[in-house]
Amino acid sequence: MTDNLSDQQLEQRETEFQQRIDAEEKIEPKDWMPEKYRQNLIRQMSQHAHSEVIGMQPEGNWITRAPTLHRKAILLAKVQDEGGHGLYLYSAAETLGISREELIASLHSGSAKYASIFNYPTLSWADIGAIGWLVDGAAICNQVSLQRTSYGPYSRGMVRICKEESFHQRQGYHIMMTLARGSAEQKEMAQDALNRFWWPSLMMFGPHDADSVHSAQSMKWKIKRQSNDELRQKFVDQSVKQAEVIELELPDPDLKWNEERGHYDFGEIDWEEFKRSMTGGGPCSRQRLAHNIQAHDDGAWVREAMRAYESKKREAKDQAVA
Ligand code: BYC
Repeated sequence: MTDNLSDQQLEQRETEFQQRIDAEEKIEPKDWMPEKYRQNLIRQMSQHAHSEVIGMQPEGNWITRAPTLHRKAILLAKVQDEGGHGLYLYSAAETLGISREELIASLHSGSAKYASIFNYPTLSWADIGAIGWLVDGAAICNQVSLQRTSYGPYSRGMVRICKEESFHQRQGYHIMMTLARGSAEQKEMAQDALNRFWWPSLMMFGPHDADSVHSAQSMKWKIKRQSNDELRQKFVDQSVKQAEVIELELPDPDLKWNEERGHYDFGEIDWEEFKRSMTGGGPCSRQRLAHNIQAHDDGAWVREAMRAYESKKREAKDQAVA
């Protein structure tokens, strides 16, 4: 798109593009955009899509063992929703001129990331509660902010996804509330799940702002509307109150209300663990990717059948025209 532009023309286009962003205009697929804007969006949106799809696995693990038919029906619907979110996001990323095959290939080769939280195992039913409450809760903080992202298809996708995520968050919190108000063993199970999922949930917001590679440019282009640390703080503040209501304890001895800041102070994340989990060294990293590759391979016949059907339809149409 920028091939035939002189340096001066390119500079002019970039200035006009930034003016549109500053004026809160949405950028649409056929609009001119800097190549780096396009690439950065493909990176973030595809990683977001991969997270939704890989994120089906930890919860999918409990569908056959949900404690009641009612909980099973809810969990089935939730996991299916996550798959749907992945599909909206892949489609939105495709509007940037990249194919679904290329996006999936990047996930399978390990060159594209997905949220590190999904590399942790789900050891008990309470983990399903913790994921809904904390993981979907953290995702909502982030995605509510992304509803105002500058790229139209991403922004519209987020509006729809947020509606579904808020139901996911409530069902998870309800599981935790039920367990916390149950027997001593059930309460212990809920506390144990909270202990294991709290810190990985805080990692979902990414590195500190000062260490974030993409934030400065993404904020300037309004791809991101709030910084990693700002959103993490919002999540901590809301979670403290929610934990109090169900009488569970957030596993952080440094958690303390700071009157001056008007926010809770909290302890430092184990960034080594974050990096390990993000780069394939999490407890379930290999399993998650291997399962996704297997599912993709198992679905090859469906893709083949769809291609054959499309080509037959085209042939029939061509014959009708001739
Ligand atoms: N995990 O410069 P930074 C869900 C990477 S799923 C792994 O701050 P950015 C759900 C980052 O990609 C919803 N990697 O990056 C589904 C970058 O690496 P690359 C998930 C992470 O993009 C099922 C590097 O670290 N939500 O709701 O400015 C069941 C430097 O970071 C992580 C989204 O995906 C991480 N946690 O900011 C239940 C939200 N954090 O690309 C629930 C969309 C950072 O240079 N994404 N990295 O190789 C975003 O908002 C932003 O991409 C992030 C990171 C805030 C995550």
